[in-house]
Amino acid sequence: MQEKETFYITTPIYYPSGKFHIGTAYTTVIADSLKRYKKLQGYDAYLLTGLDEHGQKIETVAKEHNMQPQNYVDNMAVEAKKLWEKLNIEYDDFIRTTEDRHTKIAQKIFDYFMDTGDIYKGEYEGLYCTPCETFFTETQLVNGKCPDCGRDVKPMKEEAYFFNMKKYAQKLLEFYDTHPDFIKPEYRKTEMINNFIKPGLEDLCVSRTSFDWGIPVKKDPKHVIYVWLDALTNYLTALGYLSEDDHLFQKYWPASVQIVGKDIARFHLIYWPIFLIALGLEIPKTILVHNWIMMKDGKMSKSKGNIVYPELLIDRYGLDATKYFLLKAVPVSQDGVFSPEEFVERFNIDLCNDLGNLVNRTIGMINKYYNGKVPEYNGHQNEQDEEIERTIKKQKLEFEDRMKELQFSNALSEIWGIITRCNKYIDETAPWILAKQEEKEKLDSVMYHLVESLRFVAVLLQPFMPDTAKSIFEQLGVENADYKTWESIKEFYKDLKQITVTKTGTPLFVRLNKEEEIDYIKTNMKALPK
Ligand code: ME8
Repeated sequence: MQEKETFYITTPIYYPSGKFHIGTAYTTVIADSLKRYKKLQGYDAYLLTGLDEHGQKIETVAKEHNMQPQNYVDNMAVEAKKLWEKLNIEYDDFIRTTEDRHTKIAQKIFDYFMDTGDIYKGEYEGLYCTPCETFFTETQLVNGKCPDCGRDVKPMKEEAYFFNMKKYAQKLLEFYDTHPDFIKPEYRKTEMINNFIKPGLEDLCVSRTSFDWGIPVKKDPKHVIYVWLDALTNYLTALGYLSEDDHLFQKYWPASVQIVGKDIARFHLIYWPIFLIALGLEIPKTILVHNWIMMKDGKMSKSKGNIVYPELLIDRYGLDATKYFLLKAVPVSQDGVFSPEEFVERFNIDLCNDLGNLVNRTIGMINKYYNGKVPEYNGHQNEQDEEIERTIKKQKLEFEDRMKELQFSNALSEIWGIITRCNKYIDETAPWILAKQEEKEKLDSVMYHLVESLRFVAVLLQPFMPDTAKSIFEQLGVENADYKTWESIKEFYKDLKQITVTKTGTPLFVRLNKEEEIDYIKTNMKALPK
């Protein structure tokens, strides 16, 4: 049997500094959808996620909880895994940077850089942002505050190791030039070049002595490895790079798509490829930088009391509705906004009116006119029959293009394009009139085309809303796994004889009372974490 092509996807490893809200969950939700999509297309897709457990920030949070950092992160790892389970994230590995398999190799990598001279000893004096674990120069500050998080910075001075970034700046630019797919969306590349590389890339301080919670530098243990160098190497150590068993590394490296939020673009688009060049390794094919989910009044924050946790939405509205909103709300290259009004509206319009109604109407009519048996294909009997086939095939190709660009929100819009077209097809062909006038051939054709179009929709929905897709297949009576594959939507299947739809359809989504639900979300999003 021919080996499947591999596709390695990573999320950032999260700081376990608090409960994850819908914004943080977003990165992992899109990563999961991408994995399921590539699997559907026949790839051997592998998804890595995990936790970034070292650094001063974690040390401080653990202290606030009166806990040892290790105990604190152990608890948080359990919580993180629970959330990913609740979100049905199909990850293949969950790496924690306090694990031996990671710390040993991170040390080896640091040693290697010391041996090659890429890391050298110096003294650091600068302005430090503790939450971001980053030094800044005066000119990098925005209004005197951290350019990444907007918080206060404080002057600090310490003996430290540095990574010679300057040496690699030109090589990085050449890499950008020759690999147009490396950065998505493209405007992030211009941002990196203009804001960081052209003004002159500074060497990066890669060790700390002011606190202990980190991986000690093997050859100089009073230093701990800077949390970003430690963290970035997780993408390699999780695959067993430089370890006895490195078969996963041999199989999956270089990564196909690494997904990161806009706040950590610089680390992944500049430092990360430079580390890889210095290690003599291949650079990932694509790094996708997504924008953020914002609230109407700006960022989600405890002090504003405007945090929305995924559990709130999943428990009340279901997993697929929650995922649909997240995937749809952020068009990747722009920030998206969460508002209770918008959530309820999308639920009622996109999920109930558009998708839910299409399924109900189709199932209802097949039962009413055909006692559940789907009629056979009999060519194009109505003027709209050929058009709907053509439109759906075209939208499917457009969907594929959007997914190639990793534009999840736009890809969903293409699926909804099919749904809208199908609802319009019902209105235009008016099957109830065809039934009354006993235009059997025409009615056969409409119902066949509807069921087949809905099967296309369900196949395409699988990576994003697996439970909904499953329910549509069940209601349509599609049991054969061959009718759920990517291959199966190359063409309209002519033979749907084996399909008998269910007698009574189950509504996929039940319409929400707008005022009540807006109120419910508003009340609950004020709650602070337990
Ligand atoms: O950055 N909307 O971890 P993290 C969308 N440990 N995405 C958001 C968001 C929002 N409102 N808020 C946060 C770290 N994110 C590092 C990564 S990787 C080697 C180390 C995203 O827990 C954020 O952009 O602070 C990032 O992609 C992810 O949540 C985890 O952030």
